[in-house]
Amino acid sequence: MTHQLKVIHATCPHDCPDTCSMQVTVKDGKAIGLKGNPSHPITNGFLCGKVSKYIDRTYHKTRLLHPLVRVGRKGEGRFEKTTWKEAIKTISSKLSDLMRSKHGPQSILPYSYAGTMGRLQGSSIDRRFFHRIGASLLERTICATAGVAGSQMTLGTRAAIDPEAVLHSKYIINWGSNTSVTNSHLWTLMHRARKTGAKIITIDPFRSKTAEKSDLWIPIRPGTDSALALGIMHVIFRDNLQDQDFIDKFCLGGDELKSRAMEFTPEKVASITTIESRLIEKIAHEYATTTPAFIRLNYGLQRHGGGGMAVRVITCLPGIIGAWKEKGGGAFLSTSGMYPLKNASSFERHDLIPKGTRSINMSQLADALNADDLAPPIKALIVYNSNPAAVCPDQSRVIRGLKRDDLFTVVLEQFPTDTVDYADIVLPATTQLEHWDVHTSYGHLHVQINEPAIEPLGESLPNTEIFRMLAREMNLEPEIYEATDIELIKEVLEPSTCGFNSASVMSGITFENLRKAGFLRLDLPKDFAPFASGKFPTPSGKCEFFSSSMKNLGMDPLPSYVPCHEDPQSKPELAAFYPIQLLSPPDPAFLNSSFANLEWQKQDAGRPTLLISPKDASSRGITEESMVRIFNNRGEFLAHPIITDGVKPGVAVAQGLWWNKDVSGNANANATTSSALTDIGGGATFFDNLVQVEPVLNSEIQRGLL
Ligand SMILES: Nc1nc2c(c(=O)[nH]1)N[C@H]1C(S)=C(S)[C@@H](COP(=O)(O)OP(=O)(O)OC[C@H]3O[C@@H](n4cnc5c(=O)[nH]c(N)nc54)[C@H](O)[C@@H]3O)O[C@H]1N2
Ligand SMILES: Nc1nc2c(c(=O)[nH]1)N[C@H]1C(S)=C(S)[C@@H](COP(=O)(O)OP(=O)(O)OC[C@H]3O[C@@H](n4cnc5c(=O)[nH]c(N)nc54)[C@H](O)[C@@H]3O)O[C@H]1N2
Ligand code: SF4
Ligand SMILES: [Mo]
Repeated sequence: MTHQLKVIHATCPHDCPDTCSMQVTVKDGKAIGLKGNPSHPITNGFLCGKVSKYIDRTYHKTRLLHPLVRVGRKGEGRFEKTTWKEAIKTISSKLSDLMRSKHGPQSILPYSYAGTMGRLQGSSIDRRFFHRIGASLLERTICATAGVAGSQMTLGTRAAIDPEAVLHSKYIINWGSNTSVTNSHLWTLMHRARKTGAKIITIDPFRSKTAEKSDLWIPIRPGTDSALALGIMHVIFRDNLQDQDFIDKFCLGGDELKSRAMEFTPEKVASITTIESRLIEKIAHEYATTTPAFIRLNYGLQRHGGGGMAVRVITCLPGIIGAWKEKGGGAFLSTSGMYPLKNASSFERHDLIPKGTRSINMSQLADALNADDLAPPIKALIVYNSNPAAVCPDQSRVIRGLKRDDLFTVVLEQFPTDTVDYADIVLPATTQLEHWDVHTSYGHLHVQINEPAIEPLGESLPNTEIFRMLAREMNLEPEIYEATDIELIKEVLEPSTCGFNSASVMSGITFENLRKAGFLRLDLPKDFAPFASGKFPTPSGKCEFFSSSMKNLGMDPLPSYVPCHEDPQSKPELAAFYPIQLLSPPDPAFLNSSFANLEWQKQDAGRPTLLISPKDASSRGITEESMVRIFNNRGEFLAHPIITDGVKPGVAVAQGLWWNKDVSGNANANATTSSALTDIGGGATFFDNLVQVEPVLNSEIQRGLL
């Protein structure tokens, strides 16, 4: 018997800047091999540990393979099989009833994020469907909007250079970026640059894997990065190390910025950031005199009340020293603004949104589900590509909301997540091996295809198909849903002028060519340096140290320091109860809450831990034998302490995101995080979180309370 063997091009769908290009080997309809595409310059033949076992994830015994209807109480996770026909009919009639009711269509809320980054399964028919029925809009703020807004104010777009150019860099700063974990392929390039003489420093309150592997770790106090950046500027201007020519030609507000920076003496900055002033002097000198200098700033940095401002201030630095001119100089937050794809407003049919439709900020789901005064209240929640019960701030209130008997919840999922447990109806979704998609990247400059390798398992279906079925059942116009997945890919690839670059950089990037090659690079020069000769897409066309847009928002038009909402220095009364600044960045073995259900990844992660300084541990009687309770007025979770000098006194780190139902106490770090928003961009403030920590009594464990 001859076996059918084929290799197809795929793309890692996860929310990760590397957007790896993958090759899947399929034998007789079964995926049997998966590897990183060796010819892709960033993927370079390797996938991270999580995704190299993606085939096992797809065929995992806990995959959701049938539509389910709830039989237990909300939260119990007890379901019974139903048919697609029944499930779609029930959802459609429930939504139609709500649309006709006094609450109207805005009582329906879609809730999705980047469980898949694919354009089709992430934001295509789903958006058309919700826009057409007039559902509330969702502001997708849970990750990046503060940083994007901050960078936009200074540069007019997201800070970016061709990440491949980092090979030329000689001074590399990982600023609030755990690059070796969260952007591992860029780390490989940094490492290569180091072999040719680059120095790597990492600014992070926590000695992350990246900090550990860097030449220098700068343990900054959380939420004080803009003060540090202003201190660096102070030294640069004071010692006349700035690139005055670049400032004069391409920047706006150089003199005003200089006067502002003069207020931030190294001594003052040292007292805010807890970084010694001699270290501030040293970084400033090295940064200004080693070329090319490159800053990888990432999203961890901006999950604070002043997070938008922090990114705005840091993105001023390359302009001050003229780093944008050099190959491998500048700063990099995200390349996602580089793609002139068909613009979202026509692809997602923003024209269908009824005038005056409200927006709900996804980071405030806790508030939206519990508010007495929200008119109309949220009566139906359709969740896909996200696991809000685990990832959303202020978890206890999110869960209280999800438990509401008058809330109709539908969850499209691959696995029985914490959120699934609260669903009225669960719809089984395909994984990346089973559906079509097309991807851009936020960590390089390629467009990539994802071809289905295998048939959908069980009765699972792609998100696109599920929303098609709903649209059809609800008798919406065929134009909403009739495009096939392949037609959608072709449509999204139609070049437009909405991106930072002109449509011509998309030349040759077609469905057919992508199918052949797997990935294609935007037609941009090697080591693309977008701001080498100014051309910032700001209102003034310059790098805006002075920003009228900030002023119009009622904010300081100049770079400044905006403290955390929960800052021990500015909120001593709160810190008297909750003295520890808690960070809860991802565990390397998980991707947000994805992969946290897989036994081999859980083994990698170990168990929920809390990194705490020797001083904070001993003053609380905490030993590594005890368990600790981490709490504030929002909630609590439990962890096993690790006593380490990898965090300073006053700071603790709980790496996540565990599934609540898998851990003692049934809650992860988001039981303590707050739904307050960032200064600009309406972003989540996960790392702006004051807590107290105490040992858990053995008697409590023995009594089975935990
Ligand atoms: N393995 C893995 N990779 C991932 C993810 C994952 O969950 N797992 N998530 C993906 C997603 S969705 C995203 S958004 C990116 C995020 O990528 P990163 O931004 O690199 O992610 P984080 O680890 O959240 O934050 C980076 C570092 O910022 C530090 N930090 C926290 N507060 C501050 C601060 O005030 N100042 C400074 N200087 N540093 C601070 C944290 O301690 C952390 O080590 O990673 C993506 N890649
Ligand atoms: N405390 C704390 N909280 C955080 C963070 C943190 O650092 N600390 N990080 C925040 C960040 S940066 C982010 S981006 C968010 C991420 O939060 P989410 O976007 O919720 O990400 P995941 O936890 O990965 O959950 C994605 C879910 O989508 C599902 N999924 C994947 N592909 C598909 C598909 O094709 N169809 C359907 N229907 N489902 C699919 C996966 O199975 C998974 O359960 O979490 C945030 N929460
Ligand atoms: S999660 Fe990131 S590093 Fe891992 S395979 Fe996907 S894109 Fe690559
Ligand atoms: Mo994210």
